[in-house]
This record gives sequence, C-alpha cells and structure tokens, in this order.
Amino acid sequence: MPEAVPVVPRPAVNGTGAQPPAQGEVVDAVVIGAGFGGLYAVHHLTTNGFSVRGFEVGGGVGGTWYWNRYPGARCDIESVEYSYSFSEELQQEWTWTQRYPEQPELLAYIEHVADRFDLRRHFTFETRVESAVFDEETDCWTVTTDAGEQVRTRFVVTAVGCLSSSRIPDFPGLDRFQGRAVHTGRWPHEGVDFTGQRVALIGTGSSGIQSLPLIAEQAAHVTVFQRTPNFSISGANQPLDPEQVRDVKEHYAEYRDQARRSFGGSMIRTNRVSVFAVTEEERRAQFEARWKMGGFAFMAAFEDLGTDLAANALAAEFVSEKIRRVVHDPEIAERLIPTDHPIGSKRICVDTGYFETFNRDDVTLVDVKHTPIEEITETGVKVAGQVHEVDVIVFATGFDAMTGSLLRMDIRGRGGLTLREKWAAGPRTYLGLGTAGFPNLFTITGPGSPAVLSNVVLAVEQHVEWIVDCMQHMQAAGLATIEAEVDAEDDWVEHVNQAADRTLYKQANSWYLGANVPGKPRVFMPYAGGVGRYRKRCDQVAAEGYRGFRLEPAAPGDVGTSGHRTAGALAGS
Ligand code: N01
Repeated sequence: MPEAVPVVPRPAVNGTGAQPPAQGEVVDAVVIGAGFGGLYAVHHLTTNGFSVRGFEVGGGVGGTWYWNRYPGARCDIESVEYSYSFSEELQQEWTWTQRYPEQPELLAYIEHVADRFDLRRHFTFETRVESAVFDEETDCWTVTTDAGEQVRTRFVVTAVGCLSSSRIPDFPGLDRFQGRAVHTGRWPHEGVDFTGQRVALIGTGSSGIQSLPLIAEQAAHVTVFQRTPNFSISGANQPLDPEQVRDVKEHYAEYRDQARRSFGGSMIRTNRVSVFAVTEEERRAQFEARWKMGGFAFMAAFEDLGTDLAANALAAEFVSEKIRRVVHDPEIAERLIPTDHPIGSKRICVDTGYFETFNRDDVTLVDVKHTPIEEITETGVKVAGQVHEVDVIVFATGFDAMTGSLLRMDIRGRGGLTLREKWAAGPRTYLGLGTAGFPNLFTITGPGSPAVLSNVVLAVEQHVEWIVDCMQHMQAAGLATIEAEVDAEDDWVEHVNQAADRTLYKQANSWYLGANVPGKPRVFMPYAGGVGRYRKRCDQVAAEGYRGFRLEPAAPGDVGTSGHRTAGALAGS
C-alpha cells in the first residue's frame, strides 16, 4: 500500500500583491480565474489542505460580475438560487434584495465571500496565465504568467468562465472611429455617461437587451443595430418579499437538493404535460401564468417546448403576440420578432422593458441582417451606404464562448500537443472535466458539461467538489496523474451530441455552437442531458474508481522518494 502523498506546505502567495511571488515554487494546484468557480476552487482546495496559487486577469474577484458593469447588467437566475450553497452560514447571513440581482449587488456578494473566507490572499491579480506546459518526466505542470512568473504545480484547475473572452467583430475602419467605443463585457469601471450622447448599440443578445432601456433613458438618441432578433421575456423583477426570503432560508437544503437533481439546476418546475395534451384555453392559461412568473419559467410551461418544433412554435407565437401588443409600430414589432430559430434554442433573454423602449422617439432600429454593417467611420456606423453618426458605440457583440479563454492560453500536454491543436475541430472532453493527453488538467464548467444551460453557481460547486474529491482520492492512493481515456472521451462527445440532437438547440446559430465566431468549428458545446443526470454520471464515474480516466502512480526512480511523484517530493527535489 503506497503511503499517502504529502501535501506541500502552503506556499508564499502573492495575494493582493503584498508579497512578491517566489520563482520556481511548487504547489498542488494552480487555479486560473477568480470568479464563482475559481473562488470556490481555492476555498475548497485550501480547506482540504492543498496548496494553491490563483491567478486572475482582473484587478479583483468576481469574474463575469467584475467585467460586465454595463447599465442594466443583472442575472437571469433568481438571486436566492444564483448563490453558493456550500456554506449554510453564508446562505443564512446574506440577504438578497431583488429577485434578479443587479451587477453591483452580485459583485458585493462575491466580494463578501472572498473576504469572509479570506480568499484574496491566494490570488495574484492583474495577471494573465499565458501558458501551462506539462512535463512528462516529472508529471508536473509549469504555469507561466504575463508577468514572467513561473509556478510548478501538480494540477491545473481552469476556472476561466464560459463567457469571458469578449469579442468585437472585425468591422473595417474600427480604429478610425473618433468617438468612444466600449464592449459590454469590458465595461469601464467609472461608468459611461450617455447624457446628451448619440449612441450606437450593436448586438441584441442578453447584453444589448438588458442595457438598451437604461442607455435610452440617458442618451440623446440610440440606434440599435440588430442582426438577429431574440426572444426575450420580462423578468418581472421586483424587490424580494421578506416572507419569501424567510421561507427559502428555512428550506434551503431542500430547495438546493431539488435544484441539483433538476434539469436546469434551479427550482423552476417543469409542467410535465405535453402542450398538445391540453385544450387551447388551458394552453393559453398556462402560458399566461408562466409569462406572469417571468424569466425562464416560461419555457417550463410544458414538457415538450424544448424538444418538439410544433410545440415550440406555439410558445413562440404566444411570445410574438406579446411583442406585437407592446410595440406600437407594427412594422417595428415584426422586425423584433424572431423567425429564424425556435424559442429557447438560444438562451432566452430576461429583460426589463426592452420592447417598450422601441416606442421611444429617440430609439431607432436598423436591420443589419440583410444589409450588414459596411464599416465604422470616423463619425459613426455605415450601413447600406448611410453613416449613422454617433458619439459612442456600445458593442454588445458577445463572446468567444466556452473555449475562447481556454484556447487563448498556450496549454501543452503530453508530447507537446497543444490544446488548440487537439480542439481544432471543436472541443473534446470527458464529462467536461478533463481531456485526453492533458493529465491533471481540470476544466471547471468545461465544454461537454451542462453549466451554461443551468444555474452556473451550482454547476461550479459540483465540479469543484468532484475535482477535490478526486485529488483527495489520488492523494490517499498515492497516485500521480489522472487523465481522460480516449475511448471514454469519444463516447462522451458522442453522448453530448446525441443529447443535443434530442433538443432544438442545434437549430439556432448561437454561441452554444460557436456560430457567432467566424471560422469557429460548429460543434454544440454544452451537455444538454440535464444537470441531475449529469451529476449522477459524474458521481458514478468517481464511485467506480474514476471509470474512463487513467490513474497512474509515479514511475519508480522518478522524482520523489516514496515511489510516486508528489508536489511535496517535487518541492524538495
Ligand atoms: O452576446 P450574444 P451577449 N454584426 O452572443 C450580434 C450571458 N449573459 O453578450 O445573433 C452585427 O448573445 C449578434 O447577432 P447574431 C447569456 O448566457 C447573461 O448578449 O449573431 N451584429 C447578437 O445579437 C448570453 O446568452 C446575462 O446575429 C453582430 C449580439 O451581437 C450570453 O451571455 C446578461 C455581429 C451578441 O449576442 C451572451 O450574451 C448578458 C456583427 N458582425 C449576457 N456580431 C444575464 O442576464 C455579433 N453580433 C445573466
């Protein structure tokens, strides 16, 4: 029986920058990113005795909520659900004020978590990980940052976020624009004062839809450049009722358990009835009731809305009617109604007053589907030969989703294979957690996992807990590496595809498929088989000795004195 792998003593960490990084130090894990995933990874790893270095590009914690500070930025999952469940004390002591929290409240929550669990000291901020290279001799990764620091580590845990690589399309003339240009996903911390400004808003996904009403309130004029209309449902946002908060807090364990076993990772209950099994009157009543609930609850009105095109069309028609009723100008209403994709096949937008904003005299809608943006000029945005003159351009043009931030780093596994090479035709993972050829690399909310189709906070908790359990198992069993097997990975990729084929997701040109990035392989990246089923599968794999992963002890004679390679042994080598 091999002896337990010693854990290296906690390394000197840079934290808020007070301590200089030690060159060449060795840790158990490097965690990349200080959003929801990275913070919990660092917390769970360190409380279980692992030594950790964290790196974060931003100047503080928060991830998505650090960067997305545009007006109207808020979550589309209810606050009482979009929060950590790992600490009962935390759940009880934090009180949300709104049904869908705004960015400042979300950031305040994450900062509170970082302070409460003293997590900042493990991170080096304003530092980008440039590369991670696996050394087969020592079973160790070398992580290099843009500050030139190198850290050797047994494990690399990426928590880089699925929507963190913001993207401005390559519009000709972009550099010539003399006004101000901002991207919603990299919003200036000091805010943008739109008072008296003529604004171009390019993009009508969630970010554009959330920001338009507030920008329009301030600006002199907003021109919205729409390529594809989107389905959006009012969030019916409101201050939280203290009674409801009390109830949730009282029954948190039960609610969380329900969410973990659900399809979408939330407490929304799907009405397990086909839309065709009810009368037209009952159908309307159900749609209406769900519409009043607001947000994602609408798509759970009937069980077949996400899988049956005819069922879906009924839901789409109901929402289209709502748009027609809100937007006064029938011609503009028609232009705002999506016709090219089933409702829900792109992530539903949850808005506050989006469609109403088009009734304002100072808001203009410009179609850029049939006549795409030709160029950005010194003074504005040119479409169909006409320059729309503006002072500010807001790019709400989205992200290189799910793989962008991973592939931006130079990650090299066995034989020097780069992750970019391996994923050239689309990401390939086993359970979204690991990828063959890259031992001891874990991807929190990686492609092939359901994270982006669910409540991402519960999703990251599940991944972090699975990863730390696995590392503890390896520690106890004296194992040096864990790596996805090619066969298991192939099977999982096929399973992910089949799960998507049972839905309508592939019928939209969405970021789920990489369709928003020219040249990106068209592969449906998230797992659409449901959060509950996915969790069961991950647990089963672990219970069966990490079936589908190859676990290996260190070769005798290699680094380390106890017959297996360890960070501790490496630290002393
Ligand atoms: O990005 P998007 P997003 N010319 O990719 C348009 C999450 N999120 O930042 O659809 C003209 O959805 C593009 O047009 P098209 C949420 O998961 C959550 O809005 O490609 N237009 C589209 O309209 C969401 O799904 C919240 O034809 C161009 C827009 O830009 C995800 O982030 C809030 C263009 C991009 O929409 C992404 O949302 C915000 C071009 N060349 C975001 N290129 C919450 O509520 C792109 N577009 C929690």
